[in-house]
Amino acid sequence: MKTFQCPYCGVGCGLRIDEKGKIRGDPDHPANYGDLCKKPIYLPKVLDKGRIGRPLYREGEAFKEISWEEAYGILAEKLRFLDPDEVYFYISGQLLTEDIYVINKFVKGFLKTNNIDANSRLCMASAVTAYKLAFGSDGPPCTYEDINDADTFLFAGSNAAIAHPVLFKRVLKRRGSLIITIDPVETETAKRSDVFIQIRAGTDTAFFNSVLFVLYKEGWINFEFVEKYTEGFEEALKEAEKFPPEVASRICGVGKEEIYLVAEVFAKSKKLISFWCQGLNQSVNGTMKNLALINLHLATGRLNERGCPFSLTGQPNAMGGREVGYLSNGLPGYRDVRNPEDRKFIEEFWGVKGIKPKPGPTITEAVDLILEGKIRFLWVVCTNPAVSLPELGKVRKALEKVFLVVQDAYWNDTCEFANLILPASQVGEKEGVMTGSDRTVTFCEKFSKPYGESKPDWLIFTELARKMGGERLFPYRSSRDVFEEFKVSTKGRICDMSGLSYEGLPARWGRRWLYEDLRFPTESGKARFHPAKFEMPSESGGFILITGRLKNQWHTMTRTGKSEELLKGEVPPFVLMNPEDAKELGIEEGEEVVLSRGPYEVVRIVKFGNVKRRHIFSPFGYPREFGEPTNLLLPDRVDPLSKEPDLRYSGVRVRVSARRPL
Ligand SMILES: Nc1nc2c(c(=O)[nH]1)N[C@H]1C(S)=C(S)[C@@H](COP(=O)(O)OP(=O)(O)OC[C@H]3O[C@@H](n4cnc5c(=O)[nH]c(N)nc54)[C@H](O)[C@@H]3O)O[C@H]1N2
Ligand SMILES: Nc1nc2c(c(=O)[nH]1)N[C@H]1C(S)=C(S)[C@@H](COP(=O)(O)OP(=O)(O)OC[C@H]3O[C@@H](n4cnc5c(=O)[nH]c(N)nc54)[C@H](O)[C@@H]3O)O[C@H]1N2
Ligand code: SF4
Ligand SMILES: [Mo]
Repeated sequence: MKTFQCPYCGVGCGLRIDEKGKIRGDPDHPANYGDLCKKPIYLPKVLDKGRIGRPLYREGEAFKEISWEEAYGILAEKLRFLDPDEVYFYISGQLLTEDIYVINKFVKGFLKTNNIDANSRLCMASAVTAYKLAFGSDGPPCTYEDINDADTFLFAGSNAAIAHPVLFKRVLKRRGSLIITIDPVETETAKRSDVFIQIRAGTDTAFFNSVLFVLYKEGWINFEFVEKYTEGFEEALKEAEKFPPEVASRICGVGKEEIYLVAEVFAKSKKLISFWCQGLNQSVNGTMKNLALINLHLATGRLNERGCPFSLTGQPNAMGGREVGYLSNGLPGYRDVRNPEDRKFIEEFWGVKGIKPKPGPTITEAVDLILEGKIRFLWVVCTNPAVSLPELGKVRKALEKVFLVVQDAYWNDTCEFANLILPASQVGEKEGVMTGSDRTVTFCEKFSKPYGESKPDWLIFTELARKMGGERLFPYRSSRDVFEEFKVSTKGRICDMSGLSYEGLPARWGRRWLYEDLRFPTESGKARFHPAKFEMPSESGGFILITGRLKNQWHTMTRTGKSEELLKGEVPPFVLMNPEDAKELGIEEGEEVVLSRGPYEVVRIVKFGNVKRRHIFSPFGYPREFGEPTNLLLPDRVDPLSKEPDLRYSGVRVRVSARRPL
């Protein structure tokens, strides 16, 4: 029997696989205590389906198999020939911490460019930005244990019942507790909640500001806490005063009583945890939505034993990526390239000079730079941008133009654009650690041999670096060597992992409550309120398209899509519509419709559901095999602070498909 962390969602469940290949929840793991959901059960069945077995290269149309030596030769030549700012790396929160550490060191410490970003830019960037602004540091302040004695749970822009199922089940076990969900769609989470607040997409900042206003008017602010442990309350309140309930209820399309209710539970419940995910993060107003919600926790002193603002991480190791600092501004140990001390520390630690002080472009900016001819080489690792990035029409042009390296376990849609493809080993075929949503680090044992000639991601970069003269910087012979080096870089930091070892995992870094003594790593030592400014993009087209996830599929379906059991009911691609809206257009359930934005069209089958009027919901992960992907219809507008794209507010037209039988 071997143990590992589930390679799907950020709950980070511990799993066991027995000699017969049967997967069960690990009863000893603190994230799930033996529980699990359906997705990982079929992992053994799909390990070998649709894999990439050898490096592939093409100069014209057809790929030919090449050796690793040849592949490294091509890469070394490209990287030597190009200026460091002409190359770009796009990586993922689904890699192991060891993989991410080596790639980040290769890019920032060896090539000396900050031209690297991760798919977390599309996922957690707003939450990270808001946590840092409010508390001075990233990282969720509490842990899953806090669920056990909380009496009120708020799910804002989170469909945890399908996206973080084991966590949601744990919440449901708290009988007698109150669950409130805020979402434009009556999701599975909403259906299982006590209160469902059907908000208009994009308007959460107005809603939370209004709650702050009510807290103040009703005398429900915890001034003792505010004065002792926070700063900036007055400014935040001033902004909130622009949103009395009668104003906010109109903006958000909710009842005034719903705003009062949320204020009342913030004031009166015993312990309140608010969970949020992409309904708040992926918005042009994403950081503000996060801050507006955190403001409520600060105003009522809802931290530690009284509650927590808990951002749910999506990917299994997005937290590990944050520890390593894999976005264009990060360095290991929650450090930042903009901070001279942080740079100096890491330069000494790595034994290098000249880490660049300026953050590199983000992934959506990099797409533009490719089209301008400034970036000429793109290396994509463990993510599928041809499906998951917004403004896909533009992305396709960029992928065609650039010299594209794809390093993936499975053949995916991005491979179609590649010049060079590198076969990667996946979880189960390599070993290393991942960190789940509540900071618990789990060791993943190897239980299967690598497919074909595939190699662990950290090893691919290590071998290439050595070919390029990096023997001293990349001496690793095993993932353990990498982990032992990485962990030292975190010593004395808030994410101190220096005491952890492979043998002692799972274990959580940080104290149970990150800010146990209510001293915060800000300049003043106090947590900070922020005036949460509310902005809405203007969109035309008649319908607001919001996007999200499928219950039994993982993103772009490269793995879960190979299992019949997990595909059942999830395809063909659908769009969820309010029956009243459909009636007005003469559309019936089960009919095919065309969704369009500008020149782009996407075909979907209509399902009826309780979606806010004039909104439609469609999952984003369908690969091209099922028709045009949803993200052709999404603009690449971003939040100005986090640079996270707004993937939940796109104006589209809906019309009945021409294929409709007369
Ligand atoms: N089954 C499954 N689970 C997954 C994944 C998967 O692919 N499949 N992916 C993982 C990853 S990486 C992530 S990031 C998480 C995502 O987890 P979630 O964010 O919980 O899931 P989503 O379905 O993307 O979106 C959640 C809800 O946001 C709502 N929403 C949209 N706009 C707004 C808004 O303006 N305000 C509010 N309040 N709500 C809004 C949508 O209607 C949707 O119901 O899931 C993780 N778990
Ligand atoms: N419209 C819209 N777009 C979205 C979102 C949305 O809600 N709406 N959500 C965004 C979010 S939150 C996320 S996280 C992204 C997810 O988007 P992606 O990251 O593009 O989706 P995945 O399908 O998870 O891609 C992971 C890839 O890694 C490969 N892989 C698996 N294991 C390994 C490994 O060990 N090594 C290597 N090298 N490869 C491996 C898989 O085969 C797959 O091709 O999508 C974003 N895009
Ligand atoms: S809840 Fe998430 S981590 Fe747990 S088994 Fe399901 S997908 Fe895996
Ligand atoms: Mo995500």
